[in-house]
Amino acid sequence: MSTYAPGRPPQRPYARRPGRPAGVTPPAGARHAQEWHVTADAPRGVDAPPELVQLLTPEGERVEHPDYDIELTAEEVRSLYRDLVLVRRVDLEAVALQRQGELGIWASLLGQEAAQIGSGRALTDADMAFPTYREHGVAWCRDVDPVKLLGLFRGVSNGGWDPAEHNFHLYTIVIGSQALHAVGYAMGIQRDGAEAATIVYFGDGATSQGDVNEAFIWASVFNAPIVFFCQNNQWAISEPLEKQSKIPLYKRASGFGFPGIRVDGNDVFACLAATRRALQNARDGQGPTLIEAFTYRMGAHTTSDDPTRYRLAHELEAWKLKDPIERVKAYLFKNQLADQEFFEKIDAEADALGKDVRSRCLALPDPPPRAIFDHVYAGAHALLDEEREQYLTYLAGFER
Ligand SMILES: Cc1ncc(C[n+]2csc(CCOP(=O)(O)OP(=O)(O)O)c2C)c(N)n1
Ligand SMILES: [Mg+2]
Repeated sequence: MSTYAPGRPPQRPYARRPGRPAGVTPPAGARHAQEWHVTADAPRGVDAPPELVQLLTPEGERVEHPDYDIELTAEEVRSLYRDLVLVRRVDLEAVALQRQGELGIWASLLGQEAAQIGSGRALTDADMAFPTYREHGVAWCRDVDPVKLLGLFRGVSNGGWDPAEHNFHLYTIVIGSQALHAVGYAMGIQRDGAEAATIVYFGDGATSQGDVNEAFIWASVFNAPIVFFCQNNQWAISEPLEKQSKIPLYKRASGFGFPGIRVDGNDVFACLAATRRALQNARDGQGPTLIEAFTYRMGAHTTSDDPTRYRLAHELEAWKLKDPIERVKAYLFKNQLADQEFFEKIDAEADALGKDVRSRCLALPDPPPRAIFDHVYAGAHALLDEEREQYLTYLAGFER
């Protein structure tokens, strides 16, 4: 896991947030990236924000959308709220465990719960998901025991779960590579005639990778049943969004020949509605869709990172007001779909889950050192056998 950790904070302090791309004028009064970056392809100085599919405002007001409306029962909204809260609690517990030396590293999803729960709950059992290393909310929707995620970050497992059992692939650390795996998988189920779609998750930074762009091409020309779900959290470790693209990311799709949309990534209703639609289009033979879930990484890139070295505090403060959980809570309250007792019950459940995850994580057995060689290949492999022997001889050389 340590291969992708920055290891230690940058030695040179970062000056300020790097400059804006040439020709992009922040509209007067712009408070953060969302309000000015998106004008990059508009005429200079014109404040023309792209369409953002939003069904629930940060204040918890329901808004209409002509193409992406969704009917949800009170029970379904309460259930989404429960998902959001429990997933945040698991994440918080994992950060604490890392700080206490019980995990090697953790990549927090703080702030991205709605993007993950909304898209994750749009999947059917038959659909297949390919995650990065941060998709703890999607894992939750796929019924992967959170302790299995923690085992990977604790270094006691090389994977953690059976992808076929959950239709949820293993976490992928190599940025963007899962996009090609996913398109290959989608082309496979297309040939099988399956009634299913594939979804692949990646970040804003990953859109600069060759693998992701190649995946777009393959998916497009083969009309693969896939949804590209980009969580644009506006940072790739310390690289800001404006270093990845001069146009809004969802607009990239048109150059590859398939539709792209931008949704409010902190709005669980919008993420659910847009992903449901895109998955259905994929199943119906209409090919890929790129969904850009516009969100914000409220935490550090990983527990090895210190974002105060490269980003301004006010940015975080602005995004706290758009918290994905608070808006659902406000909606439930305002519309009297849940009472105080409900919220207390969910909080108690979250505490119990946190405790349970913690105790089971600490009880995870350490594997024998030789287990690192297991499951590299499906069968025996001569070179691996030789390396295992060498390693065991080396270990035997230590005094007990
Ligand atoms: C191919 C590759 N290059 C570089 C890295 C190091 N690395 C790990 S995470 C990361 C940034 C990814 O940013 P983004 O795609 O926006 O995802 P986020 O972590 O923000 O969710 C980088 C460069 C890597 N893991 N793999
Ligand atoms: Mg990112």
